[in-house]
Amino acid sequence: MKMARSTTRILCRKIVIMPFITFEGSEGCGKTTQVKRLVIHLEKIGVVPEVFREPGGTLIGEAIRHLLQHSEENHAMTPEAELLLFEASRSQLVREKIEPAITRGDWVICDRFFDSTSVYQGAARKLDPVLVERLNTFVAGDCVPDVTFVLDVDRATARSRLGGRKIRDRMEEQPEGFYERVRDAYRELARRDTGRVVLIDGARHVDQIATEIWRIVRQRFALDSEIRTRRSAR
Ligand code: T5A
Repeated sequence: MKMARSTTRILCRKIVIMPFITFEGSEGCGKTTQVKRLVIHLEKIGVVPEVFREPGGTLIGEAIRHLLQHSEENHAMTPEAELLLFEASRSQLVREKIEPAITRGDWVICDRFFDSTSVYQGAARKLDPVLVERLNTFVAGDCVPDVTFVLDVDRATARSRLGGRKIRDRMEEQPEGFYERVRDAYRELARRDTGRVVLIDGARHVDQIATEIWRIVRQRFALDSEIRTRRSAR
């Protein structure tokens, strides 16, 4: 199990943890929606986080994203090539964006991170899980999320949410068993790493989920006292 990384800096003579938060789950679970909701909550208290997505987030990463998801050539891609491309995109993102943001003392939110590789390439594609973990560690180094929200939804719910999309990516075209392996692996991850990974019932209303996530973020990063201090200073 990886140790959580937390950078700290001194703000107003108080030690404040600058969190690294990731969102995970199967396609259509509502991650991106919840990332946006969390950003809104944070901005209301004066925190402007750096937000990234995987694969992507850099020029090289976005080119890799296109290759992985929508290029004509990708139907012939081997699982091994796929694994290395996801790791290549992450390597670029970590060094070009995430590490500098953490060093500056910014909050960082990432829509997918190394858990996606453990789950999709390790558990669902059945590549050697030990090798996948070693590559994750090689690429992410000390950039381990402080908290990871896994949004859990069943396949029918996810499908109905993605139903309107005209362009489906390669993963969304996988057979039924693939979706179940992904979902099971995320649930297993949440059972194994209770300190970092929080399983969220993603089938509820957007507002309910956003409220729960905001409550957990406030608690984990002691934001309530920060909010009270700011209110009383107004
Ligand atoms: N991948 C990625 C790997 O295999 N290995 C890796 O290492 C990495 C990093 C990325 C793909 O790459 C794979 C996993 C993925 O297959 P992507 O295009 O980035 O693909 O897509 P996803 O990350 O899967 O994200 P999606 O956009 O498909 O889904 P989200 O972000 O889970 O869902 P969201 O928020 O966009 O919502 C989808 C729809 O549902 C609605 C939204 O309004 C939207 O219309 N919605 C809700 N509706 C009702 N109730 C709710 N609670 C709702 N929440 C959202």
